[in-house]
Amino acid sequence: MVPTTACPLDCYDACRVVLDEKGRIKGDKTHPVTRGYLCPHLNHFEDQPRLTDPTYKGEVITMEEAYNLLIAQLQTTHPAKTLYYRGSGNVGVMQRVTEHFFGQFGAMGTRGSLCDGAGEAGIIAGRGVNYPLSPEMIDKSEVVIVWGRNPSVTHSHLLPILQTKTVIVIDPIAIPLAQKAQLHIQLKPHGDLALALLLSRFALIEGMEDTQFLDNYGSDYEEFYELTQTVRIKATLNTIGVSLGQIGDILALIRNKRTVILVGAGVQKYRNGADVVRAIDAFGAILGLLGKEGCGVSYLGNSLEGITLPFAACKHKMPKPTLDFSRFETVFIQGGNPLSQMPNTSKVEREFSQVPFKVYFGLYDNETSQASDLVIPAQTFLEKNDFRASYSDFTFQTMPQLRFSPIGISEYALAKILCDAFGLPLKEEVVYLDHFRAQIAVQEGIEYKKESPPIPYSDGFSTPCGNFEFMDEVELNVGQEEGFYLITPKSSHALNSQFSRKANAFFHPTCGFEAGKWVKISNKVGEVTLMVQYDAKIRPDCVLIYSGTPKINHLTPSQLSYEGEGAIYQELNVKVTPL
Ligand SMILES: Nc1nc2c(c(=O)[nH]1)N[C@H]1C(S)=C(S)[C@@H](COP(=O)(O)OP(=O)(O)OC[C@H]3O[C@@H](n4cnc5c(=O)[nH]c(N)nc54)[C@H](O)[C@@H]3O)O[C@H]1N2
Ligand SMILES: Nc1nc2c(c(=O)[nH]1)N[C@H]1C(S)=C(S)[C@@H](COP(=O)(O)OP(=O)(O)OC[C@H]3O[C@@H](n4cnc5c(=O)[nH]c(N)nc54)[C@H](O)[C@@H]3O)O[C@H]1N2
Ligand code: SF4
Ligand SMILES: [Mo]
Repeated sequence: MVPTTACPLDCYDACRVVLDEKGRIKGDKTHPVTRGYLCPHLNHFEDQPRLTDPTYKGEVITMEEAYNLLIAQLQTTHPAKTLYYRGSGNVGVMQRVTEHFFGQFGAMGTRGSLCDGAGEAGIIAGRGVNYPLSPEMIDKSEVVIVWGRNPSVTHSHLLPILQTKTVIVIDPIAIPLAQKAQLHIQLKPHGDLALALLLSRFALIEGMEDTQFLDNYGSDYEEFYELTQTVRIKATLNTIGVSLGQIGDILALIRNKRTVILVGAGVQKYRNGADVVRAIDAFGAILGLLGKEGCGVSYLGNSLEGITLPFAACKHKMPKPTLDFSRFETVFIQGGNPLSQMPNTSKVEREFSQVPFKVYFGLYDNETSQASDLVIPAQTFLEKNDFRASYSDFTFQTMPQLRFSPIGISEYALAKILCDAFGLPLKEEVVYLDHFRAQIAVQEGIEYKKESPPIPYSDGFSTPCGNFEFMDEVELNVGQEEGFYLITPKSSHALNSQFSRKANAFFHPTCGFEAGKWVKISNKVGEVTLMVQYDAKIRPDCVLIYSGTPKINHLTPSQLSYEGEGAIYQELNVKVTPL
């Protein structure tokens, strides 16, 4: 049998992977959704220069010396002055085994999110639990609204399914799907909350509501309707760059159709990100999309939903996006690159540099490894045992060790060394692997979570009252701001700060800056110098700078979303000056 595993990267697709007879990474052709196709990240995974040797203050040391230095440091640091920070470079569940050590040790952990936290808070407020819609369910729809998500870059295995659907795109950028879509609403960034409220209002005016669903599960929708009536129609539409005709077009395309709304991370990189996603969800609820076959609203789901974890967790946690590293004496960073990916890089750099002992445990050399004292190379997903779930379906795939490598250490092996040194309990690895394996049910050759709902929400909601809870107040700030709107989405060449990263800023050709020239981009948080590139698919009032672009987060504020403790990368506009 060909050995199979799954891609470990933080991506909607969760592709199944095989090693061919020469040991090369290939897609698994027998998988019904990922169908043997892998994206360039994994096709070129093994070309990436990886960290091979541990270092201490820039000098190569042995792995033994690295463990001893870490143990000695932890023995002299008060646990409360120790920070455990895990990024999402590898989304396998065994990544969490190191928290089993740090949690028992008494270290501070993190909560909240650099990623989807604001939007998830909006979903939880309405539904109680955050399930995605599987590709199979999306395939049963007739119309798909792609709202602040770019599947051509971030979820490419969905594209064949979308080919047969009526597609509506709501995005300030004419993303590849927008060019093929029946309708593209190229609204102003930040306009989604107003748009969702107006869509609900007009859906109710036109009698498109699902009265049976609302009677069963949405008793307070009338208050929500009143809320939508507080939005001034003409002025708001003008401000967000949408016409009344376009609202009518959206409603005409979805009337009496099985409709799916795919909501991405793009709509929620704002302080009110939870409200934005909750309002989009409420629009879906008015139409009765939740709990029906071939219908629904799907945000990035909680991949751990339905999985029990066997590990201890840190008892005390601080919000991740606004962490002040300088409060700690020892900081342990695993699988992340906060010096590039956290908001407000100059603050992060300053505070990080004040930490006496910084440990980086990862695969690649990057901003954070370079600023750390002790660097410990990790093993790749092919070299250790793991399992991965997905935030866009209900798979839970086995990732067995397929290779042995003399380089680096696995998360389990490092946790074992640390637990043994401090006399803390850790079971044999096989016990944890069996724990996860017991939560898998195989159907037609695919590994799924045992606890996955056939049709999410068909039995109602997990809110305290069991109903879908509509929002009853909202703060609409759709005023025009000075400068360019900053759009900072995902690049097809990078996985956040992993793989290829270029110092470019993309503008509409009418921007007035010369392509190929450097510009200073600044706001009250900081500044960055990037090279202008043209792209006619971008709104003239926006600048697009991909996630992972070196220094991009010098422009993003160290603040939390109002709900969900999420990062808010797109809250502030920027000024551009030619150099
Ligand atoms: N190739 C690749 N794939 C990835 C990643 C990667 O770095 N590279 N990262 C992974 C991770 S960590 C995540 S969280 C997912 C996220 O993947 P997605 O959910 O697709 O999120 P983004 O790419 O951040 O943004 C999606 C879209 O939102 C649009 N957008 C920006 N602002 C607004 C707005 O105000 N309103 C509306 N309506 N749209 C807006 C952007 O133009 C963009 O097209 O992707 C994962 N997949
Ligand atoms: N401006 C802007 N900033 C953003 C975003 C944005 O859209 N725009 N997106 C945000 C989002 S959605 C996310 S999820 C975060 C992601 O931010 P991070 O979680 O910091 O992720 P990466 O930058 O991809 O860094 C991952 C690191 O993990 C390490 N790694 C990979 N595999 C393994 C492994 O198996 N073991 C160990 N120990 N290490 C490993 C690699 O060395 C790699 O450098 O960035 C956020 N920051
Ligand atoms: S990054 Fe995503 S698309 Fe690429 S191989 Fe991994 S799961 Fe598949
Ligand atoms: Mo993310």
